[in-house]
Amino acid sequence: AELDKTAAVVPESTALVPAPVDIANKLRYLFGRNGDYTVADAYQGTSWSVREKLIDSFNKTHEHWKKEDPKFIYYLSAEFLMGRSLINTVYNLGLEGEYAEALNQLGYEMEKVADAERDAALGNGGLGRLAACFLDSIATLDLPGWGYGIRYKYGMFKQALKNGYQVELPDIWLTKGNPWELRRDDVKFEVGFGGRVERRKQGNKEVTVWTPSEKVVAQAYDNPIPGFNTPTTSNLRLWDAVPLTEFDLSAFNAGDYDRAMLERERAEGISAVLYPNDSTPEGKELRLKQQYFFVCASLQDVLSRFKAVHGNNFDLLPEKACFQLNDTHPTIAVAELMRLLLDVEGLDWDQVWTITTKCLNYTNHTVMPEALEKWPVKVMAKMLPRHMEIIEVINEGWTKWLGGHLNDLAPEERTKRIAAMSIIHENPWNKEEMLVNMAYLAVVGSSAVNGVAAIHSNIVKDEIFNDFYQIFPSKFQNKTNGVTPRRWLAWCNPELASLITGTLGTSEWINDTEKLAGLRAYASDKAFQAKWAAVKKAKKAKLAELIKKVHGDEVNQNALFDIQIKRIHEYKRQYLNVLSIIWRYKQLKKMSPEERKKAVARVCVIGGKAASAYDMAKRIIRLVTAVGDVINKDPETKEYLRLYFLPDYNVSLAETIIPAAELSQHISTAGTEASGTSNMKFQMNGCLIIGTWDGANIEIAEETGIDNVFVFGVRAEEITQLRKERKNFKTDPRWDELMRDIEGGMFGDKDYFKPLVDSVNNMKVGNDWFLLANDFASYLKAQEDVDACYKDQSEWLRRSIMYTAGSGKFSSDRTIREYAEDIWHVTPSRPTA
Ligand code: CJB
Repeated sequence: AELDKTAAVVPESTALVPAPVDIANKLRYLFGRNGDYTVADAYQGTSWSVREKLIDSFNKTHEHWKKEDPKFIYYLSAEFLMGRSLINTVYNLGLEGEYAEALNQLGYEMEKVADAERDAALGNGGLGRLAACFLDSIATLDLPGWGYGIRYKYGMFKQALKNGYQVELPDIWLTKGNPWELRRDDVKFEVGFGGRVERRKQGNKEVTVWTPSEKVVAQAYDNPIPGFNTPTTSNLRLWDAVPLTEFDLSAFNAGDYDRAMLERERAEGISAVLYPNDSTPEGKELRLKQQYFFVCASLQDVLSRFKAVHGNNFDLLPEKACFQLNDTHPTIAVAELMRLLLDVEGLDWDQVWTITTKCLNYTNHTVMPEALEKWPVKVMAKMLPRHMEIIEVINEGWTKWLGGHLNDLAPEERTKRIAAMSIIHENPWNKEEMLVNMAYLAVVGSSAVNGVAAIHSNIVKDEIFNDFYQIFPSKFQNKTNGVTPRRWLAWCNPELASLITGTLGTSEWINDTEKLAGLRAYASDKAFQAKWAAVKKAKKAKLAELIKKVHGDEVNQNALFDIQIKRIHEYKRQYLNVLSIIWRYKQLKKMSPEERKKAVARVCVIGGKAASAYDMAKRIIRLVTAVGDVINKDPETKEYLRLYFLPDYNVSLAETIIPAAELSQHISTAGTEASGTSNMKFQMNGCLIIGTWDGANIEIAEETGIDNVFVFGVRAEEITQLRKERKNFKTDPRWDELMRDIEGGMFGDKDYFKPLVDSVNNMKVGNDWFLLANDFASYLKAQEDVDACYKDQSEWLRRSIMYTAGSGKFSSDRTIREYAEDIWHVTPSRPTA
């Protein structure tokens, strides 16, 4: 019998149910709670209620896109560092009034309720957070686009301090359920590993058949991504690995419980943990498995949707889909797209190669040579035998083509150049081993290759991929990073946002940050400065509260709040920061109480995680806590100087710290930080920068006015030469004194700090690769300039306003528009509201 479909039509979501009732409903029917709610309950009820509005918007958007069939951009990334969702969703959907009011009626404050949410920390640092900002902009700009990644069961580890040392605890983030995701039980794909490859005759055609020895299922979870001020809600599809057969019953019946569980464990292991390495790959086989797992599922998913509409007309694929490879992590996509079109769809090599290279694009995020992933041929051949074959054929064609192209070179030079550009090459440290260079595969297999800030893109062209650049100059582009002004200004600093909106007479700057330039006219206006200062003061009070909560100390809220938060890495030079803090401390100690009163007081905060196996970074953390232990207790100086390490730095902590910061430090050795993105967040929040001429600092200084930024240190062009001259470098006497202090045990833990001292002391074992000693004197000078400027509060505030006013360029909306126009060729498609 025909079903009466109208009987099943759902009225427009919960729009008709008042929010407080809906929240109570959710608590009653999803959680069995009836009144007497905790804050955690309020969070659950609110988020499950908001989720329905989000899904309505998601469904509308996707119905619209299905009808329009526009070209899609798929952002393939092993990391998405989303942080919390409640505030972002409520504000992006324009529901803040309704839900703030609803929570008030129930006796809660939105801010406190939002605090009960755990961060989704499926990323390490800048690269993962950039992917999250990009999704926000893609949705806000109505671009048909999705993110694709892995639904790690355990995200970035939780960092705790034990006696001042970092300890890592698992991030068990899914235990209370996740209102921001939707499991798609109808979207699953098989992913295989290992096994053998055979040729078989099929009619008069020879076909290649890969029979994997291991198979798992990729299960889709959708995470709707609301745009702001638009009906568009896009999607982040994350894959969970599950066993092919839920449970091996025969083994279980035979009493072999262990074997029955084995398949489950093996499968679930693939999406179990995020590798906690930032900018340095671990080279573990499981990592390659993770990469192939999500790439394989994502490509199958896209192809299956394409086929449902366009059948086998694969030449049309590049007009309907393009993929951005977020660093080398998803580069196996080159071989996988080839395989799917060759072996599964039966197309010819040349046609497939054309389609593949048209669809793929690659972003490089770091110049650290050790970070360019290389997989041993042996590992790849065992885990992905068919892909290894395909890469070999790609490389044969590539090197042969190169041979012809480099015809003009002398034979010897030509052979050398081809070897240097080969996708498969010897391991320079172990001649026995051959490696697949994933970055070279990405460059050869993509239409466009880009760096993430102007200086970085030049290094990409002139150094790391120079051979390739000479051959394909037009392939190389720059796309300076950006951050979403929603999360990083409007939502995390509503006080500043409302001052800006009031002053500019419009809130349009939230989607058009160039309008922030209008603040320049007020930079020297004393009345406006006073309002600006009042906001900063309120935000500083919040951070002071947090410090009190974590460390139990009251801090001087009139002190300059000086912040360095980012992953701990030698190239980011937190160590240099600590040295200058020790120097400041020693100067304060020498002063008379009267002199001290004239000094600029500082509260210094350092935060960031060290990769669990990164020994030197962990020693740096301990140095911070050890120096803090001495300084923060010293009765003579503690009014004037504090140093706190804030543990477990993550997205939500950044949202509290950044609005409160007055000075932020971006002090990487010139030429080492590809871009940096927190520098942009600080800039938006009117925080002054002390920094090197590196990454996006340069463009930030250009936009803010270079005289408003405390720039110091050597330039990228000088680095190579300076490294050669390290042996003859004459260190500053103040530097020598500090080295003796640390070595002599001024902060205890002498032996533990010895490798740190050695690593930067030319006279000893190390060679100071990141040139801390070279930049030390100019850094101290820049710090003196900071103090002098802070004493003139009106000048300081003028600069602060100029930072926000100059931040227009660093909205990820600008970045995404550039990707869309220059690389993706996707255009907006907005559903009707
Ligand atoms: N980056 O966070 C990472 N992880 C990597 O493995 C490589 C690079 C960072 O990417 C950011 C986004 O492009 C950059 O701003 C940052 O400089 C870079 O270190």
